[in-house]
Amino acid sequence: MASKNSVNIIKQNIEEKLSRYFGVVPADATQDQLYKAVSMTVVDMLLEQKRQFNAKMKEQNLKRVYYLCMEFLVGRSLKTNLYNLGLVEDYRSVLNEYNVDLNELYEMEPDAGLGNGGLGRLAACFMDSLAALNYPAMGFSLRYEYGLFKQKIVDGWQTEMPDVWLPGGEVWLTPRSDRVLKVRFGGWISQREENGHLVTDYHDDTVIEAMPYDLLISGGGSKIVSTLRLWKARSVNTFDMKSFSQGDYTKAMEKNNDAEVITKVLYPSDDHTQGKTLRLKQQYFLVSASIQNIINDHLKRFKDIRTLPEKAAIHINDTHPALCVPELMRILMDDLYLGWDEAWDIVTRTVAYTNHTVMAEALETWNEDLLHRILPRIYQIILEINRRFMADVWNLYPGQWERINKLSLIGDNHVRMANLSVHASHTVNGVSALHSDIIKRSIFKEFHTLTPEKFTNVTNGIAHRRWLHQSNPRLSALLDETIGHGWYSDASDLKKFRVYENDEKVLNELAEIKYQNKVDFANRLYKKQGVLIDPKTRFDVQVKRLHAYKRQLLNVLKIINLYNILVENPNADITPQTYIFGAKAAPGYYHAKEVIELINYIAKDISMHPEIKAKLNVAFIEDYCVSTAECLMPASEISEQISLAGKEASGTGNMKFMINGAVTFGTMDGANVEICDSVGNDNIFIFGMSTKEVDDLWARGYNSTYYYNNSMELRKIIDRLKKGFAGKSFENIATYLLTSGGIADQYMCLADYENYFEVYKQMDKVYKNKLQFQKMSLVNISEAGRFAADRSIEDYARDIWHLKKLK
Ligand code: 26Q
Repeated sequence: MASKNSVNIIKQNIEEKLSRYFGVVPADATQDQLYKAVSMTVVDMLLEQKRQFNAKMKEQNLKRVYYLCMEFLVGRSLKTNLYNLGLVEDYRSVLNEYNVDLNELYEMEPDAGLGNGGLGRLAACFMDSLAALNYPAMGFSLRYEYGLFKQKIVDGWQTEMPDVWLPGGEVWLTPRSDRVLKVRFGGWISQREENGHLVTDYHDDTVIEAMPYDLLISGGGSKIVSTLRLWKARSVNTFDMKSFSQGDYTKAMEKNNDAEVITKVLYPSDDHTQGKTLRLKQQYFLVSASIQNIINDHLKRFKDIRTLPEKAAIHINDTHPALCVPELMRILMDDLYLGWDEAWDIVTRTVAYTNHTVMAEALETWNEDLLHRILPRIYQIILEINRRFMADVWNLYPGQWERINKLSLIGDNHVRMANLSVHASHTVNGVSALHSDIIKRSIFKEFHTLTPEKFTNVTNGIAHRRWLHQSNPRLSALLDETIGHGWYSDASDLKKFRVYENDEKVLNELAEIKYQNKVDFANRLYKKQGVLIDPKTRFDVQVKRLHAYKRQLLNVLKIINLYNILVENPNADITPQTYIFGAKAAPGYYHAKEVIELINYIAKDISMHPEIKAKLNVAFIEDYCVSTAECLMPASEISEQISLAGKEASGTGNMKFMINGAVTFGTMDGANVEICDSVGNDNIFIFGMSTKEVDDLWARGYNSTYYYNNSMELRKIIDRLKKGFAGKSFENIATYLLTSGGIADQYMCLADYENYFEVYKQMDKVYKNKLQFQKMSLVNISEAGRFAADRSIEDYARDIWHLKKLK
């Protein structure tokens, strides 16, 4: 219920913003102006909370975690903040007075798409939980002018458009011109001794300013806000006066542009690294500004740099910010005059690292010449870190070259960022039980032998207040009615819902909620894309980045089989079902774009055949993003998590589906393993090879044609690919699936196909029994508490960061 007092204050505040910034009264304001004015009033509240937070921090002197990440996929802020502040109804009633619908204002906000996918969204979920749980935290990233590209499908093909998010997103950013820092690039260094210290002099280097913008993140039910500080690059001298006075305006602005390009755009790739100079500059820019910021704060609060490890936990989220290790060494030695050993001791007690991938092509390395050229002092420090490490390792394992080489931070003229991260960190974790196990046996085997105590697991989690409470109000209301509201702050309370697993009334209510959510999603899809889907059909969903290892193609093979069956016999007994895909491909990843094209052509083909469409439909969501996910998760029934076992580090979409009652159809990969463990075999559909079977098959040699030759069904599917859809042949993809050498399908779709379709038939049978399927759905919701980001954060806080909560 809206309180009268609060409503009046809110009204006053909004009107004041409208008048001050836009010179209008509510009746004359555009929706955009209203959205901005409303957002500004919310930012004011967050700033006030932040002031209180700072005061408490001062009083309690607690340790703080600094989360360094190249990506934070925050999505929208207005709705989340209103929910977290408990002010939704108050704002709704104020806006009603202006005849404006709050939901429409939500839609005015662009998504802050400052991330590619899982890694970036995880960082955002963690900021939510840190605030909600009262842990002192700060995130650091870049203020990309353009986030992840907007995807447009043109005749089936993905095209990329710039994501211009700032005009609507900037209201959430508070500029902090009082905290500007400087970052150096390039040039060359010379060194000398002065009063017993090594002094490094820089020559011909370029200095770039790092201007911070703070995005405040509230936590549901707490008075704490976490700050996400985003750095923008800008030139120290706005322009070159000499060129300007000579009339050469382009030249006058050149420096400016060179500097600003660093934070212009997010790299749209999450699967392979290309060693681009600009990416290296981005990484160092983030790291240098953030570490300077952390040290300045620490010295201001505690005066003594030696207490850094007790007061600051620095987290390297994947290797992208790993240069914080040499950067911290640089500042401790060059600016604060510590000796090497003391500096290294501080670094290694402060820094921890999370690995998010085992795929070779995604493990970052930087060419030594490039590092030397762009960051001469940093490169020199890395060499020295490695020299000392190699000396120690040689003493331990004299003559064991192979093992020593595996541990080395440098190989083939490249610095291996993962090795640097492990060596410098006190703790290293993977993101699911299976993944944490795999890294110990594979990429970090030698490190694990050397320092087994370093390695641990923290399974990922999702912000359940965003992904359940805020995204699925119908289900939230049912939960409140049945088990009370405790789950809001303690997700493990969801377990209480399990007592209703045989309660027909509740199961029917669940089914009705799902149906209504499907209607909402279908309407949204129609409004955005003009695509019609039928909410009475089963919604079977695969949304995630497009990558061969995630095997969207395997799903497509199954769909083609159903298509073939229906072409042969339109009366075949097939449950009416809609396959929903959402996926962005890295712009240079041709194969992934072909798969997107294939899905779109199948959708087009089916739309031309009403007799097929009645039972089998395919929809491709254009520009899948956080806001779309918030609407889709509550509407999904089957969650496709079908990566080749051993390849998906965790997955987090799987958790968002689960908590909204979708049932997982997946392989024993990533966090699926733990989901299976939580819900039990009866409440999940598992298929495919285990990691061990995958390794064995790969070692024996994967012979794709074997499967083709031995299955009539597969032959028909592949032949259909060649024949094509809606008049377009997909020969390339057929070749990809069938070739055993060269461009072979390393992810062995054909090997898992037969079992995939078998389990599909089991799933279909269960689905036909409405109560049985709803029961599975209920169990999934009840067991999802384990996958709340709150649980992940408690794990990190206890086992890795050693944090205490603010009182
Ligand atoms: C690296 C260098 C140059 C350019 C880009 C990149 C880059 C950018 C993003 C490399 C990787 C990423 C993102 C990786 C990612 O999202 N990984 C996912 O992380 C999730 C959270 O832990 C897991 O759930 C997923 O399994 C994992 O794939």
